[in-house]
Amino acid sequence: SEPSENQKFCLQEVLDTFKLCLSDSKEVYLEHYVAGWRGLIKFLNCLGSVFGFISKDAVNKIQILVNYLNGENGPHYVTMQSMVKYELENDLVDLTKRGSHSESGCRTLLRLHRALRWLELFLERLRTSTEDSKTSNMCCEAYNESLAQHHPWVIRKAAGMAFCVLPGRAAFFEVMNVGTPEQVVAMLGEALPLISEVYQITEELYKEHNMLDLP
Ligand code: 1PZ
Repeated sequence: SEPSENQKFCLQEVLDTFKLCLSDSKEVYLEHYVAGWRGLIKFLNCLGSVFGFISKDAVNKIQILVNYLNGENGPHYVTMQSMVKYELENDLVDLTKRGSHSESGCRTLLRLHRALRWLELFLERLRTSTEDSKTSNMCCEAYNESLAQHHPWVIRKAAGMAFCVLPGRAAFFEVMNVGTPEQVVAMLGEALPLISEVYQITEELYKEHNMLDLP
Protein backbone atom coordinates (compact mmCIF):
# COMPACT_ATOMS: atom_id res chain seq x y z
CA SER A 1 0.00 0.00 0.00
CA GLU A 2 0.98 3.60 -0.62
CA PRO A 3 2.92 5.20 2.28
CA SER A 4 0.80 8.02 3.72
CA GLU A 5 2.20 11.53 4.12
CA ASN A 6 2.86 11.33 7.86
CA GLN A 7 4.41 7.87 7.78
CA LYS A 8 8.15 7.76 7.47
CA PHE A 9 9.43 7.24 3.98
CA CYS A 10 10.58 3.73 3.10
CA LEU A 11 12.21 2.85 -0.20
CA GLN A 12 11.08 -0.76 0.01
CA GLU A 13 7.45 0.28 -0.48
CA VAL A 14 8.43 2.28 -3.53
CA LEU A 15 10.31 -0.54 -5.14
CA ASP A 16 7.41 -2.86 -4.34
CA THR A 17 5.25 -0.69 -6.59
CA PHE A 18 7.21 -2.02 -9.52
CA LYS A 19 5.83 -5.48 -8.69
CA LEU A 20 2.36 -4.18 -9.47
CA CYS A 21 3.46 -2.82 -12.85
CA LEU A 22 3.30 -6.07 -14.78
CA SER A 23 0.07 -7.68 -15.89
CA ASP A 24 -0.19 -11.45 -16.37
CA SER A 25 0.54 -10.98 -20.06
CA LYS A 26 3.55 -8.80 -19.18
CA GLU A 27 2.02 -5.52 -20.13
CA VAL A 28 3.12 -2.53 -18.06
CA TYR A 29 0.41 -0.64 -16.17
CA LEU A 30 1.05 3.07 -16.50
CA GLU A 31 -0.69 3.86 -13.22
CA HIS A 32 1.75 1.80 -11.17
CA TYR A 33 4.76 2.82 -13.22
CA VAL A 34 3.94 6.43 -12.51
CA ALA A 35 3.32 5.66 -8.83
CA GLY A 36 6.76 4.05 -8.64
CA TRP A 37 8.31 7.21 -10.05
CA ARG A 38 6.36 9.39 -7.62
CA GLY A 39 7.87 7.46 -4.73
CA LEU A 40 11.37 7.73 -6.17
CA ILE A 41 10.94 11.50 -6.48
CA LYS A 42 9.87 11.67 -2.85
CA PHE A 43 13.05 9.83 -1.97
CA LEU A 44 15.10 12.20 -4.11
CA ASN A 45 13.53 15.17 -2.31
CA CYS A 46 14.62 13.67 1.03
CA LEU A 47 18.22 13.88 -0.19
CA GLY A 48 18.20 17.66 -0.41
CA SER A 49 17.14 20.67 -2.42
CA VAL A 50 20.12 20.52 -4.81
CA PHE A 51 18.23 17.77 -6.59
CA GLY A 52 15.32 20.11 -7.21
CA PHE A 53 16.09 20.61 -10.90
CA ILE A 54 16.09 16.87 -11.39
CA SER A 55 12.88 16.19 -9.50
CA LYS A 56 11.16 19.13 -11.19
CA ASP A 57 11.71 17.64 -14.63
CA ALA A 58 10.63 14.19 -13.49
CA VAL A 59 7.51 15.54 -11.76
CA ASN A 60 6.67 17.44 -14.92
CA LYS A 61 6.90 14.28 -17.01
CA ILE A 62 4.91 12.24 -14.53
CA GLN A 63 2.20 14.90 -14.63
CA ILE A 64 2.00 14.75 -18.42
CA LEU A 65 1.35 11.01 -18.22
CA VAL A 66 -1.14 11.36 -15.36
CA ASN A 67 -3.05 13.93 -17.40
CA TYR A 68 -3.38 11.46 -20.25
CA LEU A 69 -4.43 8.72 -17.84
CA ASN A 70 -7.13 10.90 -16.32
CA GLY A 71 -8.13 12.53 -19.58
CA GLU A 72 -10.90 11.61 -22.00
CA ASN A 73 -8.65 9.08 -23.75
CA GLY A 74 -7.59 7.58 -20.43
CA PRO A 75 -8.65 4.02 -21.32
CA HIS A 76 -6.02 4.01 -24.09
CA TYR A 77 -3.37 4.81 -21.52
CA VAL A 78 -3.97 1.91 -19.14
CA THR A 79 -0.84 0.08 -20.26
CA MET A 80 2.28 1.18 -22.09
CA GLN A 81 1.40 -1.22 -24.86
CA SER A 82 -2.05 0.29 -25.37
CA MET A 83 -0.60 3.81 -25.19
CA VAL A 84 1.97 3.06 -27.89
CA LYS A 85 -0.65 1.48 -30.14
CA TYR A 86 -3.12 4.32 -29.64
CA GLU A 87 -0.67 7.18 -30.14
CA LEU A 88 0.97 5.59 -33.18
CA GLU A 89 -2.31 4.67 -34.88
CA ASN A 90 -3.59 8.19 -34.40
CA ASP A 91 -0.40 9.98 -35.45
CA LEU A 92 0.07 11.50 -32.02
CA VAL A 93 3.85 11.01 -31.88
CA ASP A 94 6.60 13.17 -33.40
CA LEU A 95 8.83 10.43 -34.79
CA THR A 96 11.77 12.28 -36.30
CA LYS A 97 11.66 15.92 -35.26
CA ARG A 98 9.76 17.91 -32.72
CA GLY A 99 6.46 19.19 -34.03
CA SER A 100 2.93 19.49 -32.79
CA HIS A 101 3.19 16.43 -30.54
CA SER A 102 6.20 17.41 -28.48
CA GLU A 103 4.55 16.12 -25.30
CA SER A 104 3.33 12.74 -26.51
CA GLY A 105 2.95 10.00 -23.96
CA CYS A 106 5.50 7.94 -25.91
CA ARG A 107 8.33 10.51 -25.88
CA THR A 108 7.59 11.50 -22.29
CA LEU A 109 7.69 7.93 -21.06
CA LEU A 110 10.90 7.30 -23.02
CA ARG A 111 12.68 9.91 -20.84
CA LEU A 112 11.59 8.13 -17.67
CA HIS A 113 12.48 4.80 -19.21
CA ARG A 114 16.05 5.96 -19.83
CA ALA A 115 16.20 7.20 -16.24
CA LEU A 116 15.04 3.78 -15.04
CA ARG A 117 18.15 2.29 -16.62
CA TRP A 118 20.23 4.73 -14.61
CA LEU A 119 18.36 3.64 -11.49
CA GLU A 120 18.98 -0.02 -12.24
CA LEU A 121 22.71 0.53 -12.74
CA PHE A 122 23.01 2.73 -9.68
CA LEU A 123 21.12 0.40 -7.35
CA GLU A 124 23.15 -2.56 -8.59
CA ARG A 125 26.32 -0.67 -7.69
CA LEU A 126 24.90 0.22 -4.30
CA ARG A 127 23.94 -3.39 -3.70
CA THR A 128 27.45 -4.65 -4.39
CA SER A 129 29.26 -1.72 -2.78
CA THR A 130 31.44 -1.83 0.29
CA GLU A 131 31.54 0.50 3.28
CA ASP A 132 34.15 2.74 1.72
CA SER A 133 32.44 3.01 -1.68
CA LYS A 134 31.47 6.53 -2.71
CA THR A 135 27.83 7.08 -3.68
CA SER A 136 28.87 9.98 -5.91
CA ASN A 137 31.17 7.70 -7.91
CA MET A 138 28.54 4.98 -8.22
CA CYS A 139 25.95 7.52 -9.28
CA CYS A 140 28.29 9.14 -11.77
CA GLU A 141 29.33 5.83 -13.35
CA ALA A 142 25.72 4.71 -13.67
CA TYR A 143 24.83 8.06 -15.22
CA ASN A 144 27.68 7.98 -17.73
CA GLU A 145 26.64 4.50 -18.84
CA SER A 146 23.03 5.49 -19.38
CA LEU A 147 21.31 8.88 -19.24
CA ALA A 148 24.38 10.96 -20.00
CA GLN A 149 24.36 9.65 -23.56
CA HIS A 150 21.03 11.42 -24.07
CA HIS A 151 21.85 14.67 -22.29
CA PRO A 152 23.54 17.80 -23.64
CA TRP A 153 26.67 19.16 -22.02
CA VAL A 154 24.94 21.65 -19.68
CA ILE A 155 22.73 19.00 -18.15
CA ARG A 156 25.66 16.58 -17.75
CA LYS A 157 27.58 19.34 -16.00
CA ALA A 158 24.70 20.16 -13.65
CA ALA A 159 24.09 16.49 -12.91
CA GLY A 160 27.78 16.00 -12.15
CA MET A 161 27.69 18.82 -9.63
CA ALA A 162 24.58 17.40 -7.97
CA PHE A 163 26.24 13.97 -7.62
CA CYS A 164 29.10 15.54 -5.69
CA VAL A 165 26.81 16.52 -2.83
CA LEU A 166 25.13 13.14 -2.49
CA PRO A 167 25.25 11.85 1.07
CA GLY A 168 27.75 9.08 1.78
CA ARG A 169 26.79 5.43 1.64
CA ALA A 170 25.82 5.14 5.34
CA ALA A 171 23.64 8.25 5.32
CA PHE A 172 22.16 7.23 2.00
CA PHE A 173 21.14 3.85 3.38
CA GLU A 174 19.56 5.59 6.35
CA VAL A 175 17.37 7.79 4.17
CA MET A 176 16.19 4.62 2.44
CA ASN A 177 14.86 3.62 5.85
CA VAL A 178 14.91 -0.10 5.22
CA GLY A 179 17.02 -1.24 8.18
CA THR A 180 20.60 -2.38 8.57
CA PRO A 181 22.97 -2.21 5.59
CA GLU A 182 22.53 -5.99 5.24
CA GLN A 183 18.77 -5.54 5.01
CA VAL A 184 19.21 -2.80 2.43
CA VAL A 185 21.38 -5.11 0.34
CA ALA A 186 18.81 -7.90 0.60
CA MET A 187 15.98 -5.54 -0.33
CA LEU A 188 17.91 -4.30 -3.35
CA GLY A 189 18.55 -7.87 -4.40
CA GLU A 190 14.80 -8.49 -4.48
CA ALA A 191 13.80 -5.22 -6.10
CA LEU A 192 16.38 -5.11 -8.86
CA PRO A 193 15.10 -8.05 -10.94
CA LEU A 194 11.64 -6.43 -10.97
CA ILE A 195 12.95 -3.08 -12.10
CA SER A 196 15.11 -4.82 -14.64
CA GLU A 197 12.16 -6.77 -16.06
CA VAL A 198 10.01 -3.65 -16.40
CA TYR A 199 12.94 -1.94 -18.09
CA GLN A 200 13.50 -4.81 -20.53
CA ILE A 201 9.86 -5.06 -21.51
CA THR A 202 9.67 -1.32 -22.17
CA GLU A 203 12.92 -1.40 -24.11
CA GLU A 204 11.64 -4.21 -26.35
CA LEU A 205 8.37 -2.39 -26.93
CA TYR A 206 10.14 0.78 -28.00
CA LYS A 207 12.64 -1.11 -30.13
CA GLU A 208 9.89 -3.03 -31.87
CA HIS A 209 8.28 0.27 -32.89
CA ASN A 210 11.53 2.01 -33.71
CA MET A 211 10.95 4.58 -31.02
CA LEU A 212 14.16 4.51 -29.00
CA ASP A 213 15.26 7.91 -30.37
CA LEU A 214 12.06 9.92 -30.19
CA PRO A 215 12.84 13.66 -30.23
C1 1PZ B 1 20.19 9.89 -6.17
C2 1PZ B 1 20.72 10.91 -7.04
C3 1PZ B 1 19.84 11.33 -8.11
C4 1PZ B 1 20.52 11.44 -9.38
C5 1PZ B 1 19.59 11.34 -10.53
C6 1PZ B 1 20.32 11.04 -11.81
C7 1PZ B 1 19.67 11.60 -13.00
C8 1PZ B 1 20.22 12.91 -13.40
C9 1PZ B 1 19.35 13.52 -14.43
C10 1PZ B 1 19.51 14.99 -14.59
C11 1PZ B 1 18.44 15.56 -15.49
C12 1PZ B 1 17.74 16.74 -14.94
C13 1PZ B 1 17.27 17.79 -15.85
C14 1PZ B 1 16.32 17.43 -16.93
C15 1PZ B 1 16.73 17.03 -18.10
C16 1PZ B 1 15.82 16.82 -19.27
O1 1PZ B 1 16.32 17.60 -20.32
C17 1PZ B 1 15.82 15.35 -19.65
C18 1PZ B 1 15.29 15.12 -21.06
O2 1PZ B 1 13.96 15.55 -21.17
P1 1PZ B 1 13.56 16.51 -22.40
O3 1PZ B 1 14.39 17.76 -22.27
O4 1PZ B 1 13.85 15.74 -23.65
O5 1PZ B 1 12.07 16.78 -22.19
N1 1PZ B 1 15.04 14.63 -18.69
C19 1PZ B 1 15.36 13.39 -18.30
O6 1PZ B 1 16.30 12.80 -18.77
C20 1PZ B 1 14.51 12.75 -17.23
C21 1PZ B 1 15.31 12.66 -15.96
C22 1PZ B 1 14.54 12.07 -14.84
C23 1PZ B 1 15.45 11.84 -13.67
C24 1PZ B 1 14.74 11.20 -12.54
C25 1PZ B 1 15.69 10.80 -11.47
C26 1PZ B 1 14.98 10.20 -10.32
C27 1PZ B 1 15.93 9.79 -9.29
C28 1PZ B 1 15.36 8.91 -8.27
C29 1PZ B 1 16.32 8.75 -7.15
C30 1PZ B 1 16.21 7.50 -6.43
